[in-house]
Amino acid sequence: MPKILTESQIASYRDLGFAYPVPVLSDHAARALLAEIDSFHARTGKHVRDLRGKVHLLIKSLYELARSQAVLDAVEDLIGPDILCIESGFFWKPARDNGFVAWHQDNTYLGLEPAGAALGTWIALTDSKRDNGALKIIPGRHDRTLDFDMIPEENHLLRFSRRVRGVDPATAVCVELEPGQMSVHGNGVVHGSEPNRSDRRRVGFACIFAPPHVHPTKGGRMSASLMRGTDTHGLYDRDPVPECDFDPAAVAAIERALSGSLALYKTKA
Ligand SMILES: O=C(O)CCC(=O)C(=O)O
Repeated sequence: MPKILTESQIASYRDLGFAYPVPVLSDHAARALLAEIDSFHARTGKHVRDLRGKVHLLIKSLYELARSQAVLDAVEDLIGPDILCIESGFFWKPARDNGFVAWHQDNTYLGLEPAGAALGTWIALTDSKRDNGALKIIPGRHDRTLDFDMIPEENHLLRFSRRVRGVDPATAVCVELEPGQMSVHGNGVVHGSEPNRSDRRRVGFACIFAPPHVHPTKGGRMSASLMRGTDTHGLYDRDPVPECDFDPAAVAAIERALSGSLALYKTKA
């Protein structure tokens, strides 16, 4: 019996590689969290879009969101009760922003094995619609790495695009969400997004979750937060639980990750 997902969402994830919408925050709570992030920008002069890697370790409310019951119940319905969070970050598009994300598989950035066993969650803090650059997904499970080109592309939200070859955009599903709703996609599923052509911003908070048997293949140890259950395999160093925003132990863990396994996120900061 699933904890939060419907049977058809579970079938969609199994057969097509994604599921949505999953309500994880009320509209009010999503807007309040966004207001907190805005005040964080004003207070610190830092912008969360420049903090990819493990933002959930830096801002305590994001850690609480990533380990909230609704998020973890959905993840558990898909990958089981032992849950690690490996990375997180914002995909932030201001109004009329040219930022986009090329068609890619998350696993070409992460190098996890088996590729199809981990997943990404994407929580909308604003509405996310076709006109403001919603996530688009090519339906179909992809448990192997497809051919891609690694190229710097202007306005790409990540440092390099790892653009999958031969994608037919006409087959994409536009994952439209209201504030507080979440989508989930498999680590090998092809997805991307277009620029924001609207007068509204579009903000999503994304995390990568994996069961403990999924192992890193990119060399060196990775670290992860144990969010639920037991770390049955010990393949990851344990990230600290942040006590406060910018907890020094968490900052140190992120610096280690960015100088090793997550170096690709050392981007535009
Ligand atoms: O939000 C976007 O524009 C892209 C998101 C994405 O690539 C992801 O969550 O893996």
